[in-house]
Amino acid sequence: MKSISFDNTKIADGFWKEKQDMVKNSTVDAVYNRFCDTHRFDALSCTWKEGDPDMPHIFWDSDVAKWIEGAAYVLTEERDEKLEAIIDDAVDKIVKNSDENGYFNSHFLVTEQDKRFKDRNNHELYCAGHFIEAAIAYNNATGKDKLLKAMCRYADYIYKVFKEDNTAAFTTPGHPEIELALVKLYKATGEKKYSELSKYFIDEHGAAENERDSNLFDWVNELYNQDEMPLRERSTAEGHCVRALYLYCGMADIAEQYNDTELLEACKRLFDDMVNKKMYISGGVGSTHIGEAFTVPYYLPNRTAYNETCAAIAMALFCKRMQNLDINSKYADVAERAIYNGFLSGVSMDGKAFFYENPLQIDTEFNNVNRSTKTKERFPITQRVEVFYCSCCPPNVVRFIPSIADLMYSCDEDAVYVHQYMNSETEYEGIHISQTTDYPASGKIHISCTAPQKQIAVRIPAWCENYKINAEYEIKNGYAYISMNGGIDIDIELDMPVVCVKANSRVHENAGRIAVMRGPVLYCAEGVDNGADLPTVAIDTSAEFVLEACDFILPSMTVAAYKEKASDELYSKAGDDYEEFTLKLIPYYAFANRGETDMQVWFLRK
Ligand code: FUB
Ligand code: ZN
Repeated sequence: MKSISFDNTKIADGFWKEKQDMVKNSTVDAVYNRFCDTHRFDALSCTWKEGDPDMPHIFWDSDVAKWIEGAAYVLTEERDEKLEAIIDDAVDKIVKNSDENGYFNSHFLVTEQDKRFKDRNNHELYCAGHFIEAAIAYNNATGKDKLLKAMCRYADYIYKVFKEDNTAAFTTPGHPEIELALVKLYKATGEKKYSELSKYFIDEHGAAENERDSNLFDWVNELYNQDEMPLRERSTAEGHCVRALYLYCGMADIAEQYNDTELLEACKRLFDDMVNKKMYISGGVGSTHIGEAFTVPYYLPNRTAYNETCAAIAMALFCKRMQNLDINSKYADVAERAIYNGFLSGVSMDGKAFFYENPLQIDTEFNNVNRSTKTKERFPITQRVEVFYCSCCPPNVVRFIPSIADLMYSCDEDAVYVHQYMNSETEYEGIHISQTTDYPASGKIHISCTAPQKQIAVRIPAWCENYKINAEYEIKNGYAYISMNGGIDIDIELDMPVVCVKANSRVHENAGRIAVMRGPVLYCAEGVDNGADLPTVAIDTSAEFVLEACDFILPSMTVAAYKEKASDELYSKAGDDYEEFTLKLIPYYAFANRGETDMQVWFLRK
């Protein structure tokens, strides 16, 4: 099955249009300006020398590359001379400073030249992968192929060093990413060696004995880098989440390219392990900051949840691939969970500030545990910032939102698949699809489709218990299949009541607690609306939730709830200790937009 690329779809209005406008009008510039302040763009000039301040970091290039890719996607929507001039300037520097082999890395070109391709944790292949994606995006958006040609040269060199001559000191990337980029490069150029190189990295990853014990820091071990076994043998998601998920994307791409069912089966096992045992209700993954990693099944602490924004993006990218390889709505369900919650919380409502970590609880008063010593308990920051020292997430937001429609559709000879609902128009190889909807404000969707395919298959989200479709349909694997004869007009109505959701009983952190969702959207309570001691708030699951318009695009809601009465006694006899109050909930993605305040997702069940 083929994915219909985002550039065939115009998001016309509604939720994602607002977010795309935010990126175009605010985020692209905001991230660029912070990257200029922090010398990431200067580094491309490769003029840094010993003794100068601001030595280019080994993976600054990946930040710049993701920004270029995102800016190119913005240009796809609408050309913008000023933005194009910034990209052209960066491209000129990359091309000019690439060495005689095509190698480019703004750190290793100016310092530690003898360390090139010597340490797999040095991110050279990761940066190369992001440059490749940027080059393809820029070529597609503008027809300018200078960067693409440069990256093809670089990829040819990587092929020679890693696959032909074996002259690198390692076999596979410590930080995967290039695997998925090489498959994209193959699709963009038709040059088979790029997918062969990707396959080589996938086949060798975890197979090379000498890569099994990398031990840079205590947490950089074989789990962290996905090294403990060949990838096709894997059943559990381990280690650094972003590395893992980019690698799973590469595995899925190779499974598709080579019709490799063994690899596909591994992808399915990994997906199921993640989403059934290790994923937060927000669609985020990473239960610990130590190694930015997966931990053990059902260990999902809320206050210290890591849930890197990049990991939520990578999760959606993996789902996008899997929905084409294994027809089952569970992939688009998880993508939807991630995009509306654990991904979107990573960016402020004004599009200028970012979270790297996306916790599910903030208790500001207790974030200073061990005030009397220099070392204290570590909790995620409580306010978004404009740039990080390790600033991988902000440019990932820049590239993900403009290309979000990549998640929407795929097709094969028989059917057109509708995975996500967004108000939009799509034209692709004789297929025209128009969606009119205010989803996820409501579950009402009108789809008008003309296509040579005989069927249209629309996803019925797992959260939806009741729905109406004004046509005959047959449900298979979570999709409603509807016959078309050249085209069809359908109205879908997905009931979207407020629902209280519980976690598996093995998630001890959430024992006796419920979270509130409406459709795909998770809700939270903030201290600024509800006062202190949010962990004591109890909700009756049969209570009536009242929706209200709010500043955060989707509605907020109120519900009669209970909170423990404040007391001066540290311990006292338990009795009638709860008082009723009106709890206000806002969409989780909008938390921390009104100053530092407490936040809670899981509430006691009254
Ligand atoms: O290592 C580069 C980036 O920094 C990763 O993708 C993120 O998870 C963070 O570790
Ligand atoms: Zn990140």
